[in-house]
Amino acid sequence: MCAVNRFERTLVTSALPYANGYIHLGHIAGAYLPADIYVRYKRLRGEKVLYIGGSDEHGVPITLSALKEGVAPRDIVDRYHESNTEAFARLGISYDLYGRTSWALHYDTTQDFFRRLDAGGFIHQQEMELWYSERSDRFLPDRYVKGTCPRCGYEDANGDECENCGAQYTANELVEPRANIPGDSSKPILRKSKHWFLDLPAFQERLKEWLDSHTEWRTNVRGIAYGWVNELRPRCITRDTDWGVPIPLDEPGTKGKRIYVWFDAPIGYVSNTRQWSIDAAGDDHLYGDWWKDPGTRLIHFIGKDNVPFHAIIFPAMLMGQGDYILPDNVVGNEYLNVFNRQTGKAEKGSKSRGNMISVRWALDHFEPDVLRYYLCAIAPEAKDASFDWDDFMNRYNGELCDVVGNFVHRSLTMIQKNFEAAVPAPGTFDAEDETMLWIIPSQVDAIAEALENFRFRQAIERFIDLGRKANVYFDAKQPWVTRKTDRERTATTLFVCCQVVKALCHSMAPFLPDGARKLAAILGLEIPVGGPAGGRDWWSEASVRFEPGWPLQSPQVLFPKLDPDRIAELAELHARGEAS
Ligand code: B3M
Ligand code: ZN
Repeated sequence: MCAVNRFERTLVTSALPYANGYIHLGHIAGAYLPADIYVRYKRLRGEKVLYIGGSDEHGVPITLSALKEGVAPRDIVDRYHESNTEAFARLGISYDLYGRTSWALHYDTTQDFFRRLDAGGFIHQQEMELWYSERSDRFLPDRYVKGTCPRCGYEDANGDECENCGAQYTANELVEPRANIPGDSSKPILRKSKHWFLDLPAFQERLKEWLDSHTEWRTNVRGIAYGWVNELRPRCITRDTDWGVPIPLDEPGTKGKRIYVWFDAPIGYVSNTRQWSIDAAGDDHLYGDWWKDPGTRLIHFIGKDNVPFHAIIFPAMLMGQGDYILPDNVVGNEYLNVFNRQTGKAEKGSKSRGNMISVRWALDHFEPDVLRYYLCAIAPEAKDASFDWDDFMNRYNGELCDVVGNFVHRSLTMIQKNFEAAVPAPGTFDAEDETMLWIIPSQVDAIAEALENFRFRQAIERFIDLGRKANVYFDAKQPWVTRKTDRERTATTLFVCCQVVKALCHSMAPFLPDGARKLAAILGLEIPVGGPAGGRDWWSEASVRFEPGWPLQSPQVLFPKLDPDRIAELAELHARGEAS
């Protein structure tokens, strides 16, 4: 059996995607599907779990999109917030609340953080020299300025980091700077501006101690976090922009400035939990249990580019704010690339290449379970993975359909035809029956063990493996032969098969909620797929046996196969950039 969770409740978050584009499969594989599988599993165990997410509605990505389209930032965030909310829901990403960082409650919570950190002496003011466009009469924060990388000479480097060599630098180090605004690529000048800084070095010792106490985190996450913790510098947490949370200080110099998006975005986890509490209880008293009680286990699911913010900067903010718990784990995934058939190579998903597959496009062509299966099977946990159309079809057809779907179908069809659609009464078990009956709980435990340790890829492999072992058993027992000669043997075999089908039904629920729902209906089980289990441990009931005589409904195909011609057509559309 798995280790017992020493916490009373689990608060799970997924990174808040910027509301300036349609979420794509790379996002899902990184931060959303693993979190969803985890919370569905926890709910099934009857544990208290809350899953919070939302749109990140501030920052340069949004204001730049608005400028490009000639609309207001509000139009951009409304459009993508609505679309992404719907895409997540269709895919079965089961948030308890999917909020917005443009909510007044979020402004309030962010300003409270700022004030508390300021009162604690962790925020100070400093004058800086920043790039300023005289043509547009404005400062050029972050991606509003481009130029040549001071380290590698790449000519299209961003204001503060280079995509080519990964270097981070201050904007005034940029060589040959130019404004990066639609209609303005003028040469900027340096101009003075006052900004506010978070004193990260003040948290160094506590951060180190805390990181040292989490040896169980993934190596990639720990590596990045330790890289940062030894190099902490005060970090600018305001920007010259009019889109964002206002600086809550009654001081000169705050005009035309807002709190930096990376300060307010993670606070979205807190404010969205407050909103959830208000929706659930009429006021925000419940959120305190989730954020202030050390009995809560806080887990962040993110892509690896977000590690420094979740493993260093936000924890420092939480330490300085003082009221809140710290994350117990930061589950950071590598990237999901896209396999390019023309070049035969995997490439990074990028807007400009148009090679990304949006969730809304994918869901127009595939059932959620199909996508969920593949994205979990290739999850980029320890290294990058890539989406490849042939691999997608082969793995779904060859594993989920041929192994699990097929086993369930042939077992239930035989029972339907030969045993009046009810679980047959077994005779005496032989060694093979005993072994198969023993495999069920041990395999279900193995899946749970992988899930508890955030190894989602291994978990789904173990789930398929249960199906594989069951097929080997079925083939060895040959019920289609014995049915003509030995009714009792056949009944025993199919009794055992029923127990496997039941375990498959329970254990597929976190990964494949639609399949689990369909199968539960056939089996007459009321598994709360996705919903709260009210304290009952439905997961461990996977191994509680069906009684003989239990009625079963007519089987139906749980996982219809993908058609190669159709896949070829869709791959072609994708290659033409029509999937984003
Ligand atoms: N919006 C960056 C991203 O989408 C950012 C995450 C915020 S999580 C608090 O990768
Ligand atoms: Zn560079």
